[in-house]
Amino acid sequence: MVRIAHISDSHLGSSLFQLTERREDARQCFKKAVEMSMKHSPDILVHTGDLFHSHMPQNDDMNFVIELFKGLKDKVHLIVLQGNHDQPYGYRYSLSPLRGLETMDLITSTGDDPHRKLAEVYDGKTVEIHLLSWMPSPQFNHYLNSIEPKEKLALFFAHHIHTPTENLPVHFNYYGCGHKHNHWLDEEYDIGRPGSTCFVDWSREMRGRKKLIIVDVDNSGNEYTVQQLNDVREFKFLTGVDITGMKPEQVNDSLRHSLDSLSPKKTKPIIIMQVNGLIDPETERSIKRSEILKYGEKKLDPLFLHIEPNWSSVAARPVSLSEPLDVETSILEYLRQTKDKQATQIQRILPKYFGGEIR
Ligand SMILES: [Mn+2]
Repeated sequence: MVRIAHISDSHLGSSLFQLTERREDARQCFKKAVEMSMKHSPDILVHTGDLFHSHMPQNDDMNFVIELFKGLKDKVHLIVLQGNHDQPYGYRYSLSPLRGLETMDLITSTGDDPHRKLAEVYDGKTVEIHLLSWMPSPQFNHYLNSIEPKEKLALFFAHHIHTPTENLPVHFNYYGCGHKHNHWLDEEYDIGRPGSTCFVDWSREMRGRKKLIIVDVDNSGNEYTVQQLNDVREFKFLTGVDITGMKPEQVNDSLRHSLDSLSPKKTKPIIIMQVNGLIDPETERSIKRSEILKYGEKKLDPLFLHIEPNWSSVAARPVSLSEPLDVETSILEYLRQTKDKQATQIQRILPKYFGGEIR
């Protein structure tokens, strides 16, 4: 039996909303994922790419990784793939920051190439392992369809597998991938994606989960254990806030009221309130965004409060006048449809100009 701990997409150096604190959060999330993995005593710890958010990581992030990986030496076989974020545009593998980590013998990766094949003995059995860094999809499909492992136990790790599960060749005991940041595991087809170790892009990740995947691979089949992997920062997503058809004051009250549903925390959470609905331009103009932010910040003391304006503003409708045109009727129709503030006043004096009496 070979035990694999599978994590992915740590994006060290990313900082949500450009918050400096999130750089440290990303490092701590990654460390937490590694520590949780090691508690399962895996033979292989595989990170399926995007370890760094940029192919030119900051020293702080690089040193953090080196320190952490030094502590894993001789304890686990550490595999890290090059993701699209770990290399400069143009699939230039030799320019990835992972190359230095390989030179230091801290990780196994794909070197200057997109693909690498390994054969390692675990528990007395040879395990054939194929590593595929980020590459163009035709090249990926070529590898996927041409590799035929010789060993009974074979593993396939790629940064991204875009092939539909039902089209995967049945040669491999486990297909591990990353790239997308939400957890997904198909035990029928033996393909797994842990999700990112921290929140990188909240709008894509808010409805998903991040999990550590532990797979015990043997000839008799795989056994899976998954473990929830929460971000070290608390996130509060306020969804379902709908302001359709509300008047200006109702909107402001409703947004404040939504914030009231949260309780203050010591942990300085990130609060994201997504506001949906259909409103008229006048209402939109009178939303007191900065006052609502101040209210929420005072009440909840978050690290960051974000109001996502996900509403639509209905543009003014064209005015339609009934035919045949008649000056008096047309003026009245125009006033009514544009909700003119002086409508009543004008309506009162209008008959005077058309031979009638003032009402
Ligand atoms: Mn990624």
